[in-house]
Amino acid sequence: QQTIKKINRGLFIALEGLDKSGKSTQAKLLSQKLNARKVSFPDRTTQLGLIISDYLRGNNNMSDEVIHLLFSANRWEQHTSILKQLQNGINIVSDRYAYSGVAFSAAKGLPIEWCKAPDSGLIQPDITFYLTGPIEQLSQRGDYGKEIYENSSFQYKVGNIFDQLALQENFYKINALKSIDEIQEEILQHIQEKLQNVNQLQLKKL
Ligand code: T5A
Ligand code: NA
Repeated sequence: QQTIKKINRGLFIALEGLDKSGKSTQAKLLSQKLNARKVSFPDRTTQLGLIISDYLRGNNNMSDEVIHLLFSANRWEQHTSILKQLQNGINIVSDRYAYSGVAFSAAKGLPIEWCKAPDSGLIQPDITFYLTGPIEQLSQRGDYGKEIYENSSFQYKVGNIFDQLALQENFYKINALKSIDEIQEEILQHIQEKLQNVNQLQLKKL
């Protein structure tokens, strides 16, 4: 287990990126190293999460606006719990978060500002890692193609929006084609550097 520098509360780290870029793999390792709670979005364990999961498997059709709002509501379901844990000094690692919501819905043509609105007020991650790489290679990874967003032309559009958000929101970009260990090392290194000159971190909202 890694010792990270103590701040006045828990650290909130988000992993974002293209499908099959390795977010879940890294989130699991990182939460063990930082003794952090792991949360995942969509959280498929709630009633809303089950509806979202059905949608992703192509089993129920709804408008782009409606599914967007459900993804956001599914984050709001965890908001109080995340906030309390951070205030109690517990680190949180989130496997996807609000930026996935924006990237996937904006890639369908919904306006970016409209997409951001329902997540406004959620706790903002302290550090967001963005895992990305060539879609031709990521699409070779296990299980790719099972869910409705896993097709190359759509992933390409999602990548373009993520690239835009990465610049605006100062994401730390990671080459998803590196090995699992190399990526984990890079993530830990960046967290250490980021905390080096910080003693207090304010909780910010999206
Ligand atoms: N979505 C999500 C929205 O539209 N709006 C929203 O608000 C949110 C939150 C499901 C979909 O929902 C969309 C985005 C998605 O299309 P999900 O549940 O996160 O989101 O999807 P999953 O299928 O669970 O996750 P991904 O497909 O994105 O995969 P991961 O987590 O990026 O990748 P992971 O770690 O599972 O690894 C995939 C495979 O690659 C291998 C792994 O062993 C695994 O086989 N792998 C590597 N291989 C080589 N090198 C590496 N460095 C590797 N790392 C992992
Ligand atoms: Na995942």
